[in-house]
Amino acid sequence: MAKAHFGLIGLGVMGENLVLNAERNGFSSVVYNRTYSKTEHFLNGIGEGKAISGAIDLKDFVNQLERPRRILMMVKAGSATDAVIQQISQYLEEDDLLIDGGNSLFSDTERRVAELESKSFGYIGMGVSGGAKGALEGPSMMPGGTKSSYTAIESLLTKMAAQVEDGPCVTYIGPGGSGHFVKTVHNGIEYGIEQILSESYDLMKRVCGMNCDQISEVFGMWNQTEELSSYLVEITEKCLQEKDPDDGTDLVEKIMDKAGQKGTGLWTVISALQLGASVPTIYASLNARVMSSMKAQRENAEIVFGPPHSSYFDLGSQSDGMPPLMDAVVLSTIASYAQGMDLLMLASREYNYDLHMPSIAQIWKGGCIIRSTLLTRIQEAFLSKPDLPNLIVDPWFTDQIKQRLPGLAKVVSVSADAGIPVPCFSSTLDYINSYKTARLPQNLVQAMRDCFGSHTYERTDRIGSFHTEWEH
Ligand code: NBP
Repeated sequence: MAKAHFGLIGLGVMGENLVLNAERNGFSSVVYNRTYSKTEHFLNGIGEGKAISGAIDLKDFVNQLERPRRILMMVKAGSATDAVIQQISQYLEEDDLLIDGGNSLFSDTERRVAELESKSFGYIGMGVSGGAKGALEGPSMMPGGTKSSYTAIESLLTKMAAQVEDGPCVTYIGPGGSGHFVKTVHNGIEYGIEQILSESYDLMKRVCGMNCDQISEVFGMWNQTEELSSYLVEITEKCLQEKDPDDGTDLVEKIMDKAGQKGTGLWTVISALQLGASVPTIYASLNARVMSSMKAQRENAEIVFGPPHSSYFDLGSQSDGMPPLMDAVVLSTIASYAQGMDLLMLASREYNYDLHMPSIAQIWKGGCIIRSTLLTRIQEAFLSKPDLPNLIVDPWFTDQIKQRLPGLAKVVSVSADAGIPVPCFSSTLDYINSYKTARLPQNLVQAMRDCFGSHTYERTDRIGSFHTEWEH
């Protein structure tokens, strides 16, 4: 029997769809899953009639693959990934290539690349974005590892990836754990945008008294604009239209207001703090999820403090797309991307990833959850100035900020008056206002630190390190 071109381990929702994608693109495949009944279910269901066979165990799996083997693991990050690597390693031979497509912590990938490559196996840590539909139809993929390992799977990945006008949504990211680092930051940006859109829904509902259908129409209008046309705005429009089949009321209003965070958002913020990147909009979105999970405490506190006073505030007319609110959404979305890109640039320098920012923007333009028309502007900004210190000083983005800052400020002020939390909007306002302020009040922080701890300070008018006896 002819050997298969491609092997897939882990028949979760992503694995199932990725192997169907590979097969559709001409790569006969073999699949292995820990629980064999799931393999049978797949082969007798959506995998039926395809050039996909099943393996009962890992020995059988590797025997069914042509050499050098190309194997994609789609299992949970952490110990599950280590367990699979450990189990399969005994069967691998020189030049075989393992690809981890899960959401692994980039430092775990660094370790695995070093370990596996020391045994003459190839190892790629690859971020995959697009959910189930993207995995099937064409995801955005972020592979990192040695260049030669990437070259060995380039033709497979370029066929499987989403395609946009300037190419497939996959490229070699860089060495070691760089692919997983880029995917982590992608998810951090995703956290930010999801929270931003949720804040705008909350304001339209509670400050403007709009119902889900009316709010959905605004998202529909925003999705027609260059600044906001994106997958996340598109699905927000759809989510708000969905009705509960039981009683025909808005389904969104029946969903528990608790959001989980599985790791990548947290890792984005931890990495930012470690590398000294300022990511307040992304951090605010993570914290909003943490706060949302404290449901019982929030319910109790609302009894103690009373509900926010309901007031009507004008956030622009619905038929005009609520201009100030759109300003807030556009600038906060820009801030999420700017902060994520800033973090990537710092990581690139610190970890020698040599990331190519225009290419990262390009592979996010299709297939992935944060795909948007703004990414074309981001790509152009980094192409025209490779050493751009921050997206918001690119002329197109600067112009957006100048035009839209009063709208964002109005939205934050209205929200404060109404007692409605808008953590991403207010963090963005502070981020932009801080970034464009030449002199911040940290001179006083430095004075206090020198006063109580003799930490010394620099002066604006003289070179050197200074100490003062402040308490006399
Ligand atoms: P799940 O993580 O839900 O399922 C993983 C599959 O791996 C299961 O079928 C499980 O088998 C199998 N598995 C094997 Br093989 N060995 C395992 C072990 N030692 N421990 C645990 N499970 C083992 O799948 P998923 O949602 O497709 O996600 C796969 C990876 O892709 C994750 O890292 C995820 O974070 C990442 N990811 C997910 C998405 C998404 O939208 N879901 C998007 C992008 C990336 P079993 O049948 O025996 O339990």
